[in-house]
Amino acid sequence: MKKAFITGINGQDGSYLAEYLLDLGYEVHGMVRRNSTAENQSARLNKAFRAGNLHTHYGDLSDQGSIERLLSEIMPDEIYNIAAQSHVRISFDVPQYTVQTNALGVLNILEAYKRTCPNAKFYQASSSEMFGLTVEDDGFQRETSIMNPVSPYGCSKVFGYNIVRHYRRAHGLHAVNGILFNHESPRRGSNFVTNKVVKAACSIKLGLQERLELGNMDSYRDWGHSKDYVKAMHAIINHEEADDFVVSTMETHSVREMCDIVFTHLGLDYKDYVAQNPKFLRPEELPYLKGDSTKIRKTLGWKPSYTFESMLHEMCDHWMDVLQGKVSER
Ligand code: NAP
Ligand code: G4F
Repeated sequence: MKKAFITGINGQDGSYLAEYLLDLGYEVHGMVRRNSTAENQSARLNKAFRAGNLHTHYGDLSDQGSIERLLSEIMPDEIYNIAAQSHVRISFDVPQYTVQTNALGVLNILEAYKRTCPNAKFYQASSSEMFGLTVEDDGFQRETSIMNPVSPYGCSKVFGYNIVRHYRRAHGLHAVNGILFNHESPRRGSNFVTNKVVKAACSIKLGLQERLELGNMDSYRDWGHSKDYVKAMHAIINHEEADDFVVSTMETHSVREMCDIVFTHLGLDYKDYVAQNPKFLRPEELPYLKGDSTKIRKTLGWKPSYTFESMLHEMCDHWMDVLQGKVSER
């Protein structure tokens, strides 16, 4: 039985990854942070706990000793470093904390990994935000595109990406990056734009809310589903050659188009309800993302199963159920 160690297991991706690995027969160990509301520490893990063979441990990416202790006790076969301060706009408010977690935190876990279990495989959650303003002539970003980040978050992720590649070359470690474009789900934090729009549109439909305020509605993102993307993480880490892969749908949509699909699905016109509030604009915006995932599709046979519409419809159905008290939020 293989053992996996997941940081950020209580996040959107960490929780779906845990369920996927448990289904594959793994023993799964996850690092959680202490929260003053104890229920929040494992809020997204109820389904994974029901699947059994899930073990959670306290730790923090900023505390190298805690990671080293856990890795030496567990001796995992696969390490997934999914934890991060993952909100781009908030990274402008807390840039130093973001860098401590997303950049130095990667160095902390790499050092612990090199010292305690160098024969394990290591996956780093890298991001399309690293590409920033770069768009190739054909309208895509891909593995070879220059990184030109436009946020403290993007800068921190470039460090994480590069230090993983350096440890791979310098120390012969099986350490890899997945460069994932935006991915969403019913478990997405509700201050990211898709879930913010879906939750508000459902509230408006049910008469619980009147208006929705957004920031830049003319930025474009390549949005996939987290459940599809955690399968890519497992395929990337298990490729025989340690390498880095872009994961994307190869489609792009504006925030405005996304609003249109969500409100129309609920029988509403978004133009009647959505307004811009400058408070949600960013000091520097990343205007356009579209990922070329040809490499992972050809090399590892991965492809997404959700369409943009089917993902948004699933999120709408989920929030309608939550707001009518039929299911819990997670
Ligand atoms: P998420 O829902 O925000 O989950 C992040 C997790 O990291 C949470 O469980 C959080 O703990 C944990 N965490 C934060 N700071 C930590 C620290 N200092 N020590 C230990 N754990 C910490 O994010 P996600 O959407 O699942 O994204 C997963 C990873 O992929 C992140 O690294 C993100 O930057 C990256 N990524 C995401 C996307 C996307 O579109 N979702 C795209 C590209 C890359 P709590 O549960 O206690 O808050
Ligand atoms: O949903 P978002 O906050 O996601 P963003 O900034 O693209 O970051 C996500 O994807 C990255 C991968 O590219 C990840 F690495 C990162 O961890 C995170 O998961 O914003 C998407 C777009 C932006 O252009 C933003 O300006 O939506 C625009 N937007 C417009 N109004 C808004 C809002 N974003 C948020 N969060 N809230 C708004 O009211």
